[in-house]
Amino acid sequence: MNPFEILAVDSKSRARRGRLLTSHGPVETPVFMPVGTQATIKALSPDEVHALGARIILGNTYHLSLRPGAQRIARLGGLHAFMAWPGAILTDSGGFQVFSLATIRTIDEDGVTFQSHIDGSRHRITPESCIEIQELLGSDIAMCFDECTPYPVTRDYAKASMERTVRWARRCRNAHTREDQLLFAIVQGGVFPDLRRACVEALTAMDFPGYAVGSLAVGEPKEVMLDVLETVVPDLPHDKPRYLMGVGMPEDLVEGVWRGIDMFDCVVPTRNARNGMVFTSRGALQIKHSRYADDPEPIEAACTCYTCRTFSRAYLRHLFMAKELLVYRLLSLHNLHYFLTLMESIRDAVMRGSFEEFRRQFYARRCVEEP
Ligand code: PRF
Ligand code: ZN
Repeated sequence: MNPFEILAVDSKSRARRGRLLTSHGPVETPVFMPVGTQATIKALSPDEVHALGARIILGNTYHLSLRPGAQRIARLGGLHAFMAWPGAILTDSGGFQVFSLATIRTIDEDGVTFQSHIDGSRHRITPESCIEIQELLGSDIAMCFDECTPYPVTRDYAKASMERTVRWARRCRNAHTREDQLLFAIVQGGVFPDLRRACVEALTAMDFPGYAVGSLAVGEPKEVMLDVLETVVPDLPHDKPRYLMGVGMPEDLVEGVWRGIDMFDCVVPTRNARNGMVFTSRGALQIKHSRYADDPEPIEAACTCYTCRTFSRAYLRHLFMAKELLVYRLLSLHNLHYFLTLMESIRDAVMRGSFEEFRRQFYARRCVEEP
């Protein structure tokens, strides 16, 4: 049975409103998944994240297998119990982190050997071990082991890498045994339309319950990312969820949904909060700016989050300047609230058939042009 149900499709764009059934409850799509790399959404407790409306979060195979170890988490009841998260969890395969964080790494047909960014110890991940780790963690959605190519990349390298990612996807599928866990494939192929198409064809022939688009938001211009989505998405099965990995800024979420994406994850709301950047419907602002020193207004007057209901910009700026720990919590709370309510508004708009109008207003409020 297909765990993904489409509830409405937009007539002006490729946007869809759907519902993905997981072993830890339904997930309404389009959805943004807060990132909990180290089995925690940084600075927030699981009940706070749940109260913000999140029903699915992301965890990382790479980090958790190095520390505290997948076997240990399994002995402690799996990742949900370990971190006391009641909702769904998607684990990334490490196919991105091993290439961005590990120091020395060598790829061969069988897998990747690398040195831990924590203590320099040597490790090896293969498609089979990657699935074994994700089964030990017990996530609701596991990702195939892939290679995320950088930007720019040569066509030859992108082709060889994409073809290996396809072979690894088959090995992941063969190694996967948990029936309570969905395994998604990852489309690679860099910025080359024919490589992306060949990858989609090979992966869809293996019939996965969901498909991700990888190697985007790795430094390419925004138009390039949107062009790749316009190539890839129409070839993906209509009735399966589509996940744009590691994206993005609020406008990327709007444009991704417009082009048919159902799932997103990004560190931006939480990481930028810790750097003092807060999101509002009129754009982002830097709380440390001297213009907020005497500002009695909340970050955003219309925002219903605890931070905006309770504190002034002046107070938040003071905490930030003093490096007080509370500010990291308060700004993370606000930013995640912003991202999660943005997605809720997008879902409402797609359901009502008013997503085109929503998109126009989204840009009008920020005084920027639509792309
Ligand atoms: N592969 C995996 N995880 C990812 C990516 C990818 O290509 C990206 C690219 N933006 C983010 N996270 N496995
Ligand atoms: Zn707020």
